[in-house]
Amino acid sequence: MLRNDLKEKVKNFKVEIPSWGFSDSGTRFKVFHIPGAAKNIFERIEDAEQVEKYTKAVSAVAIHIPWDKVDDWKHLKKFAEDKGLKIGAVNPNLFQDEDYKFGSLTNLDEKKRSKAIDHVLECIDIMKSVDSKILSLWLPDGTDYPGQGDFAKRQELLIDSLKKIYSALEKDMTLLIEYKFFEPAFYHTDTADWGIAYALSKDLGDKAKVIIDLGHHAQGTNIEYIVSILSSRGKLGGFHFNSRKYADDDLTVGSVNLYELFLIFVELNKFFDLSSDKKPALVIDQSAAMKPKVQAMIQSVEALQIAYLKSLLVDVKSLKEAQLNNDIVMAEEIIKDAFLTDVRSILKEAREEMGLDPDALNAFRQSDYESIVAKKRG
Ligand code: PSV
Ligand code: MN
Repeated sequence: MLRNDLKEKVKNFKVEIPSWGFSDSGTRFKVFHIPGAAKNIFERIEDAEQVEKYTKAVSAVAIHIPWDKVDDWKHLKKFAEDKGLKIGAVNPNLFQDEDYKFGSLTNLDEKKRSKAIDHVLECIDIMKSVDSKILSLWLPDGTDYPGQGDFAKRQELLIDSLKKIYSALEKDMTLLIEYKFFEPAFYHTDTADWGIAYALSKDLGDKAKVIIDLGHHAQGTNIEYIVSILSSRGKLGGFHFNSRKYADDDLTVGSVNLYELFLIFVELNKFFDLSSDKKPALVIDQSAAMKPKVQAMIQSVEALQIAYLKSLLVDVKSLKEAQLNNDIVMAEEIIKDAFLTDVRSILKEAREEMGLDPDALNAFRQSDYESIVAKKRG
């Protein structure tokens, strides 16, 4: 692809950033305070505006309910729009209410199950108010010990609950089902992997798809292969991008697994034009507990832009030829050649052409935003 075409592609490549990525977070051992970390959705949107200001790569801000709950959704929508931002995916929270101790959408207690369903329905109402088209559902339900639950019964309850949720979706809304193999449950999880999420989305219908979180697989799982399988079956709905070394570490994108990230984009390009609107939801889901939040988000956006640019460099024609000839060595060299190409100057030029500082991270670091919010927010 020519340099100018690459620049156009990356200029039109947009990702969604998570409101929750701007607030204090941590592990089960400790939540450390980052000076100036956002404390409510308005401050989170102010931070998101900074990421957009320096990258022009933000399509929307994903929200999490009730963390981001406000009284006046229209006001929030306007607040975001005034900053050039949209509200993106709405994420229900089925993991922090006492009533969900033994399950939410799979709880044996009808009342508690209904409460969970109602919460998700409330999220669909919020989507209508903020004009969001994506309901992004992660289900923590599972069990800790053999014998604790009946797998099949729980699946039955889950499908039943999901059907109620699905029927409340409007025509142009999508339900994304997120899987994760363990945590908080340690013995079994009701939506443990892409196979279960795929089956559920098939049972529900066209408006249901699967979302892949890069931290939600066992070590060694070939995620790019999952990307291909789901895409070819029309069921890849989106991503939660982050990075990990061990489990669901929620580190900044590309920090540990750059080659994997690149290979995921190579697969995506076979099915989608990621510089267009017709693509899976590309959302960052990180917590970056130890890093200054806005800087961490700019790093992640940039990692995605770089992985995307590199993936566009794969010589598809030669690769096909090598595959036809069973020339494994050449096939691999073609892939590696793209990965090892330094594309940073292309991104810099693209930024300059968009009227931005070519070095987004440094430009933000030179600004006084962090010290201002540290004083203002306490
Ligand atoms: C669960 O680990 C998850 O990936 C889900 O997407 C949640 O919504 C998010 O993390 C909460 O941070
Ligand atoms: Mn996630």
